[in-house]
Amino acid sequence: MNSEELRKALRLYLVMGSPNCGGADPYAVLEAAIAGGITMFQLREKGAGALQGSALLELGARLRSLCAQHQIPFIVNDDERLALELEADGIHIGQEDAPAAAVRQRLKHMIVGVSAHDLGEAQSALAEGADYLGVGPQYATRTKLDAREVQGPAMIARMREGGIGLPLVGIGGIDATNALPVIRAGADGVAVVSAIAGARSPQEAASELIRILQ
Ligand code: TZP
Ligand code: MG
Repeated sequence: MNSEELRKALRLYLVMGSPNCGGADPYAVLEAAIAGGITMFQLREKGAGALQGSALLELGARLRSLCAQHQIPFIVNDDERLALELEADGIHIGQEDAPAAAVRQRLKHMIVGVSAHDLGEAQSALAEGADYLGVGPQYATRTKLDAREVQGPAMIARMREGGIGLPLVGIGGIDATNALPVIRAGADGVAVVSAIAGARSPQEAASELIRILQ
Protein backbone atom coordinates (compact mmCIF):
# COMPACT_ATOMS: atom_id res chain seq x y z
CA MET A 1 0.00 0.00 0.00
CA ASN A 2 1.47 3.38 -0.96
CA SER A 3 1.06 6.45 1.21
CA GLU A 4 -1.85 7.88 -0.82
CA GLU A 5 -3.74 4.61 -0.36
CA LEU A 6 -2.89 4.70 3.32
CA ARG A 7 -4.24 8.26 3.65
CA LYS A 8 -7.54 7.06 2.19
CA ALA A 9 -7.62 4.00 4.43
CA LEU A 10 -7.13 6.17 7.51
CA ARG A 11 -10.31 8.17 6.80
CA LEU A 12 -12.44 6.31 9.34
CA TYR A 13 -10.31 4.01 11.47
CA LEU A 14 -12.11 1.80 13.97
CA VAL A 15 -9.96 0.77 16.93
CA MET A 16 -11.42 -1.76 19.35
CA GLY A 17 -11.33 -5.01 21.26
CA SER A 18 -13.95 -7.02 23.08
CA PRO A 19 -13.91 -4.79 26.24
CA ASN A 20 -15.07 -1.83 24.09
CA CYS A 21 -18.17 -3.55 22.72
CA GLY A 22 -20.45 -3.25 25.76
CA GLY A 23 -21.13 -6.98 25.85
CA ALA A 24 -21.93 -7.21 22.13
CA ASP A 25 -20.06 -9.69 19.93
CA PRO A 26 -16.96 -7.93 18.52
CA TYR A 27 -17.39 -9.81 15.24
CA ALA A 28 -20.92 -8.44 14.85
CA VAL A 29 -19.73 -4.95 15.82
CA LEU A 30 -16.97 -5.06 13.21
CA GLU A 31 -19.33 -6.44 10.58
CA ALA A 32 -21.79 -3.60 11.23
CA ALA A 33 -19.03 -0.99 11.25
CA ILE A 34 -17.76 -2.26 7.89
CA ALA A 35 -21.30 -2.07 6.50
CA GLY A 36 -21.40 1.53 7.78
CA GLY A 37 -18.23 2.41 5.90
CA ILE A 38 -15.14 2.18 8.13
CA THR A 39 -11.95 2.16 6.08
CA MET A 40 -9.41 0.57 8.45
CA PHE A 41 -9.47 -1.55 11.61
CA GLN A 42 -7.17 -2.03 14.60
CA LEU A 43 -7.51 -4.86 17.09
CA ARG A 44 -6.72 -3.30 20.47
CA GLU A 45 -7.61 -5.85 23.12
CA LYS A 46 -7.04 -3.94 26.37
CA GLY A 47 -8.68 -3.27 29.71
CA ALA A 48 -10.89 -5.22 32.08
CA GLY A 49 -11.82 -8.63 30.71
CA ALA A 50 -9.37 -8.44 27.78
CA LEU A 51 -8.93 -11.81 26.08
CA GLN A 52 -5.53 -13.49 26.16
CA GLY A 53 -3.79 -16.49 24.68
CA SER A 54 -5.80 -18.80 22.47
CA ALA A 55 -9.07 -16.88 23.00
CA LEU A 56 -7.40 -13.71 21.70
CA LEU A 57 -5.83 -15.58 18.81
CA GLU A 58 -9.18 -17.07 17.88
CA LEU A 59 -11.01 -13.72 17.98
CA GLY A 60 -8.15 -12.08 16.08
CA ALA A 61 -8.29 -14.70 13.33
CA ARG A 62 -12.04 -14.17 12.86
CA LEU A 63 -11.74 -10.37 12.75
CA ARG A 64 -8.71 -10.61 10.48
CA SER A 65 -10.57 -12.74 7.96
CA LEU A 66 -13.62 -10.45 8.05
CA CYS A 67 -11.35 -7.52 7.19
CA ALA A 68 -9.69 -9.48 4.39
CA GLN A 69 -13.09 -10.30 2.87
CA HIS A 70 -13.88 -6.58 2.72
CA GLN A 71 -10.41 -5.30 1.80
CA ILE A 72 -10.16 -3.41 5.09
CA PRO A 73 -6.56 -3.10 6.33
CA PHE A 74 -6.19 -5.06 9.61
CA ILE A 75 -3.77 -3.63 12.17
CA VAL A 76 -2.75 -5.09 15.55
CA ASN A 77 -2.02 -2.86 18.55
CA ASP A 78 1.31 -3.34 20.38
CA ASP A 79 1.82 -7.07 19.96
CA GLU A 80 4.34 -8.02 17.25
CA ARG A 81 3.88 -11.75 17.76
CA LEU A 82 0.12 -11.51 17.43
CA ALA A 83 0.50 -9.33 14.33
CA LEU A 84 2.72 -11.98 12.73
CA GLU A 85 0.51 -14.89 13.79
CA LEU A 86 -2.57 -13.20 12.34
CA GLU A 87 -0.70 -12.08 9.21
CA ALA A 88 -1.87 -8.57 9.94
CA ASP A 89 -1.41 -5.77 7.43
CA GLY A 90 0.25 -3.70 10.11
CA ILE A 91 1.07 -2.91 13.70
CA HIS A 92 0.43 0.17 15.82
CA ILE A 93 2.83 1.05 18.62
CA GLY A 94 2.91 3.70 21.33
CA GLN A 95 5.78 5.62 22.85
CA GLU A 96 5.98 3.06 25.66
CA ASP A 97 6.26 0.08 23.31
CA ALA A 98 9.28 -1.26 21.40
CA PRO A 99 11.22 1.47 19.51
CA ALA A 100 9.65 2.20 16.12
CA ALA A 101 12.97 1.68 14.30
CA ALA A 102 13.30 -1.86 15.67
CA VAL A 103 9.70 -2.74 14.81
CA ARG A 104 10.18 -1.26 11.32
CA GLN A 105 13.29 -3.40 10.93
CA ARG A 106 11.62 -6.62 12.11
CA LEU A 107 8.30 -6.21 10.29
CA LYS A 108 9.51 -4.90 6.95
CA HIS A 109 6.41 -5.77 5.00
CA MET A 110 3.91 -4.33 7.51
CA ILE A 111 2.33 -0.92 7.90
CA VAL A 112 3.85 0.60 11.05
CA GLY A 113 1.74 3.18 12.88
CA VAL A 114 3.12 5.16 15.81
CA SER A 115 1.35 7.28 18.45
CA ALA A 116 2.89 10.76 18.62
CA HIS A 117 1.93 13.51 21.05
CA ASP A 118 4.08 16.44 19.92
CA LEU A 119 6.25 17.59 17.02
CA GLY A 120 9.39 16.01 18.49
CA GLU A 121 7.79 12.58 18.75
CA ALA A 122 6.39 12.97 15.23
CA GLN A 123 9.86 13.84 13.83
CA SER A 124 11.41 10.86 15.61
CA ALA A 125 8.72 8.48 14.36
CA LEU A 126 9.21 9.79 10.82
CA ALA A 127 12.98 9.28 11.07
CA GLU A 128 12.45 5.77 12.43
CA GLY A 129 10.35 4.76 9.45
CA ALA A 130 6.75 5.06 10.65
CA ASP A 131 4.15 4.84 7.89
CA TYR A 132 1.50 6.85 9.70
CA LEU A 133 1.01 8.67 13.00
CA GLY A 134 -1.84 8.59 15.49
CA VAL A 135 -2.14 11.92 17.30
CA GLY A 136 -4.10 12.42 20.47
CA PRO A 137 -5.92 12.64 22.58
CA GLN A 138 -7.84 15.14 20.50
CA TYR A 139 -10.58 15.43 23.11
CA ALA A 140 -11.32 14.01 26.55
CA THR A 141 -11.65 10.23 26.48
CA ARG A 142 -12.74 7.62 28.96
CA THR A 143 -11.47 4.74 26.87
CA LYS A 144 -7.74 5.02 27.54
CA LEU A 145 -7.09 5.44 31.26
CA ASP A 146 -3.43 6.40 30.84
CA ALA A 147 -4.06 8.84 27.98
CA ARG A 148 -1.88 11.96 27.90
CA GLU A 149 -3.19 15.49 28.26
CA VAL A 150 -5.82 16.58 25.73
CA GLN A 151 -4.09 18.35 22.82
CA GLY A 152 -6.98 19.29 20.59
CA PRO A 153 -6.72 19.48 16.79
CA ALA A 154 -4.11 22.29 17.20
CA MET A 155 -1.35 19.69 17.68
CA ILE A 156 -2.11 18.26 14.24
CA ALA A 157 -1.85 21.74 12.71
CA ARG A 158 1.45 22.24 14.55
CA MET A 159 2.83 18.98 13.14
CA ARG A 160 1.79 19.94 9.60
CA GLU A 161 3.36 23.39 10.01
CA GLY A 162 6.47 21.67 11.35
CA GLY A 163 6.82 19.78 8.07
CA ILE A 164 5.28 16.42 8.98
CA GLY A 165 3.77 15.18 5.73
CA LEU A 166 3.12 11.60 6.86
CA PRO A 167 -0.38 10.16 6.79
CA LEU A 168 -1.87 11.22 10.08
CA VAL A 169 -4.97 10.29 12.06
CA GLY A 170 -6.46 11.98 15.12
CA ILE A 171 -7.64 9.88 18.07
CA GLY A 172 -9.35 10.38 21.42
CA GLY A 173 -12.91 11.42 22.20
CA ILE A 174 -13.84 11.83 18.54
CA ASP A 175 -17.45 11.44 17.42
CA ALA A 176 -19.75 12.88 14.76
CA THR A 177 -20.05 16.19 16.62
CA ASN A 178 -16.33 17.02 16.73
CA ALA A 179 -14.62 15.08 13.90
CA LEU A 180 -14.49 17.88 11.37
CA PRO A 181 -12.02 20.19 13.18
CA VAL A 182 -9.57 17.26 13.30
CA ILE A 183 -9.70 16.95 9.50
CA ARG A 184 -9.55 20.72 9.03
CA ALA A 185 -6.39 20.82 11.16
CA GLY A 186 -4.71 18.57 8.59
CA ALA A 187 -5.49 14.97 9.57
CA ASP A 188 -6.20 12.41 6.87
CA GLY A 189 -8.76 10.74 9.08
CA VAL A 190 -10.10 10.00 12.54
CA ALA A 191 -9.63 6.94 14.72
CA VAL A 192 -12.49 6.12 17.07
CA VAL A 193 -13.25 3.51 19.69
CA SER A 194 -16.43 4.25 21.64
CA ALA A 195 -18.19 6.41 19.03
CA ILE A 196 -18.65 3.22 16.97
CA ALA A 197 -17.96 0.20 19.22
CA GLY A 198 -20.08 1.65 22.04
CA ALA A 199 -22.89 2.93 19.83
CA ARG A 200 -26.36 1.39 19.88
CA SER A 201 -26.00 0.94 16.13
CA PRO A 202 -22.33 0.70 15.09
CA GLN A 203 -23.45 0.70 11.46
CA GLU A 204 -25.36 3.97 11.77
CA ALA A 205 -22.58 5.54 13.84
CA ALA A 206 -20.01 4.65 11.18
CA SER A 207 -22.15 5.84 8.29
CA GLU A 208 -22.91 9.12 10.07
CA LEU A 209 -19.17 9.69 10.63
CA ILE A 210 -18.24 8.83 7.05
CA ARG A 211 -20.94 11.18 5.76
CA ILE A 212 -19.42 14.03 7.79
CA LEU A 213 -15.88 13.20 6.70
CA GLN A 214 -16.65 13.15 2.98
N1 TZP B 1 -5.14 6.57 22.23
C1 TZP B 1 -5.30 7.85 22.54
S1 TZP B 1 -6.88 8.18 23.04
C2 TZP B 1 -7.36 6.57 22.81
C3 TZP B 1 -6.28 5.83 22.36
C4 TZP B 1 -6.29 4.39 22.06
C5 TZP B 1 -8.73 6.07 23.10
C6 TZP B 1 -9.75 6.62 22.17
O1 TZP B 1 -11.01 6.09 22.47
P1 TZP B 1 -12.36 6.92 22.23
O2 TZP B 1 -13.43 6.03 22.81
O3 TZP B 1 -12.52 7.06 20.74
O4 TZP B 1 -12.22 8.21 22.96
MG1 MG C 1 0.75 0.52 22.99
